[in-house]
Amino acid sequence: MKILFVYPNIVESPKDISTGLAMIAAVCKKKGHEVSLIDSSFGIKDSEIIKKAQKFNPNLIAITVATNDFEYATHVSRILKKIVKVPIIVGGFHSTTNPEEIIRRECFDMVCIGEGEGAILDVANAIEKNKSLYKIKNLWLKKIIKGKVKIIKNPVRKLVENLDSLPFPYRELFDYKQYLQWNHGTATFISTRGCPFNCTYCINNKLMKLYEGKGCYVRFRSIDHLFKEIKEVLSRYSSFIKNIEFYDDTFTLNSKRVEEFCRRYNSEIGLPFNLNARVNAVNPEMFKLLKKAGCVRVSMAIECGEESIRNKILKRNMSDKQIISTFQAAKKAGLKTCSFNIVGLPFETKESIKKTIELNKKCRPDYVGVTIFNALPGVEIYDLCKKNNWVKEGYAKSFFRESNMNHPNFTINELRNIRNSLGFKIFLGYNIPRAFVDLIDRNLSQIDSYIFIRSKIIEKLNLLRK
Ligand code: B12
Repeated sequence: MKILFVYPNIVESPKDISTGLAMIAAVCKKKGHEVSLIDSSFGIKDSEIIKKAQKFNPNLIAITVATNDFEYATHVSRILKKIVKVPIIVGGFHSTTNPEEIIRRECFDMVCIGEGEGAILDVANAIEKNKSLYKIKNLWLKKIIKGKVKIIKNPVRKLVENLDSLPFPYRELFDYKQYLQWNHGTATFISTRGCPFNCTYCINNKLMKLYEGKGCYVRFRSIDHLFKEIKEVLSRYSSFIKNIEFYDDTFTLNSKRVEEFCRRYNSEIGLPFNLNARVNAVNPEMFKLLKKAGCVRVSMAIECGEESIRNKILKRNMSDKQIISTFQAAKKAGLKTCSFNIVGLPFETKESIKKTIELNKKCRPDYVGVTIFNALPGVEIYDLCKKNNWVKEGYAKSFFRESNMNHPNFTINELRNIRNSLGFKIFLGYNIPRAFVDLIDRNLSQIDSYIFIRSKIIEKLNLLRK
């Protein structure tokens, strides 16, 4: 059958494919279904959406939704509902954390909670064979009983146990070259599913509870499987790929696996790479191995300089001392570092922000990432924010500019200014030119067209450097 996927992405930066959609498209394709995509990442007019849907004439529409894209996803779904009379299934982050809100909207017929590979195949199979959809695991769907709409809520199935049994993400669903160009030649890969930590603001915390008793939550792909995927992508897009980034939440969870990865990476792949680690799930030995293997940058979240907020509210369980020594160890191994920070957290004051700046200065990161805190429904910290009446109606479109919080100590303008000057204040401590570049860049980043122009400038500079 024909499945039309939709990626209603409205975030101007960072932009990347949805690996989730690419995964479920891959299993559908493997089963012989025909797949196509409507992708809004680089802008799309409603008229183009209509034209594409009419031309493809699908039997099923499958949309992925992140919380910030929810309103636009609804808009697209309403358009599609009018022109092609086929079922619409929604999956992804917002579906998993907030299915109630999605299923209430008239334009969505089914919501997939959690992993979607099994569910999408069951749905396609049932539609094709004209069978009932009502017992499909992971699905919430509407059923009309005696003239009233009833929501059927099916349990989740077991987690995919062996990630190597899954096909590689179907990148060709997207205009992948355009993504590679936008990201200056960085191809991204994911080698694990799940993260064992309990950070209260992260989706993993929600997923771990959802999947209790449904199999081992943290799963690793074998290095063989991962390298096979990388080689396949390199063979297709070799002239577009300059480096690799691993999007795993915490790449360094399993030291034996990191060792095997590092031992083989240089000879089998050989491109510079970046990854995410975690201060209390990495060690100096690993940093040395990673450096030797060609790792350029390790990103680690600091989030907040106020220990009590970091450890009691966010449940990060890491001391200032641990954070500083881990950043120093990465530097000592010759790696560049990036710190992730959040501003506008519950109970934060101007003093806490100063502490975040001071802690970062001691870590001396080469890159500083800063987002404004948003209380995402469905994760643990949301309940605290709701209880305190801090949560506003609606969702922010970008976590760089907006928040769904009414913070008692900051206005949104203050938070925007804090976000835009945090890097400047940190770099001022040890890299003055970088501080000014950061200040200009972050302020200009508030303008959408600048992000596009910046991307083009970097592309030209990279060409000149070659
Ligand atoms: C890689 C990544 C990105 C990438 C790509 C995002 C993307 N759309 O895939 C980039 C860098 C672009 C990015 C950007 C942002 N990110 Co981000 N990112 C991640 C990360 C680390 C991994 C996601 C991933 O690829 N997982 C692997 C795939 C296989 O899993 P999956 O996408 O969940 O897909 C499975 C199921 O959800 C389901 N499924 C998915 N779609 C569909 C559709 C249908 C029809 C069906 C049936 C099933 C289905 O099946 C898939 C296979 O099992 C997650 C953290 C995490 N652990 O999930 C955060 C995460 C997704 N990011 C998050 C956020 C907040 C953002 C930003 C808003 C930040 C910002 N800049 O302001 C933006 C915008 C997000 C957007 N519009 O998608 C939040 C989202 C929370 C939420 N409730 O929406 C997460 C969950 C982190 C967190 N706080 O917990 N991110």
